[in-house]
Amino acid sequence: MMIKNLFLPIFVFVLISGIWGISPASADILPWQMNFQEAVTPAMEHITSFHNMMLYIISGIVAFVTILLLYVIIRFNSKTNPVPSTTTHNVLLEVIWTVVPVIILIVIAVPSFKLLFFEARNPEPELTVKVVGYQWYWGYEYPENGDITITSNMLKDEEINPSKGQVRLLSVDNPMIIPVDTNVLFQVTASDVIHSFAVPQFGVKVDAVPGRLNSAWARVNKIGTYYGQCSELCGKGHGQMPIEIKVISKEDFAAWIQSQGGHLKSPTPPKPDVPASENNT
Ligand SMILES: [Cu+2]
Repeated sequence: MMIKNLFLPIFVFVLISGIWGISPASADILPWQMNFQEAVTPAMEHITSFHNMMLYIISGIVAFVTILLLYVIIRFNSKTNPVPSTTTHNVLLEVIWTVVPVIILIVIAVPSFKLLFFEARNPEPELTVKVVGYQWYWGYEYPENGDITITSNMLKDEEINPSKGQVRLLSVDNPMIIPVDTNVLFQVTASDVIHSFAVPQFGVKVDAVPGRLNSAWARVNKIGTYYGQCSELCGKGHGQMPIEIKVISKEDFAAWIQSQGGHLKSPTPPKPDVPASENNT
């Protein structure tokens, strides 16, 4: 009985919070959470604002079509309008209902393409992490930092320690470690079947394909722990190969790299002064 009484208020709350974009400020995954998780990269911030703009447009279209339908149902049913009009053409109306949708599509297309190019641009990387999908775990390699290699396996239920902030089905034994406010280039591939490297708060989702090197980038602006999951059905352990990324300060990252026996990336050597003509050979 209680649940039945609560259903309507909860339903209305969910509807309203969805429309007005009420979302928790914390990056934690919460019960009844609405909307995307908090964006921590420029790409995800753009995705979130594009999504919000789309929500306004589609809400407007749905409301407009619903009002039109209701008007037709009430005003032109066989009782209120027994003798139907025989009109078949209206040039002005036809021009309007062709041109207006075209304008709406252009309004959507322009920011959509901008966003696509923004996500694909891979700005000057300061750190490169090679991400390799295996059945069923992830491998992270730091080729420019002394070939540090991490194997990242999901923690079993009995290994989870909530006091350490570990989360069932998402925490791993060895998370990927990256520094905050740094352009990170992910080079993504797989060793057996197709996997997909996806981290919602970074706005990153890229297929890990054997024999192919795909790429994605992130510049995380907030220290914290972020989670993702393999997003391409890859076999029996597909649901047990989560992605955990710890974003730490640059100083902590330098210390971590050293503790792993690696070194920080040497600054890019200056380009040799070769005249353009000799480059063409
Ligand atoms: Cu997978």
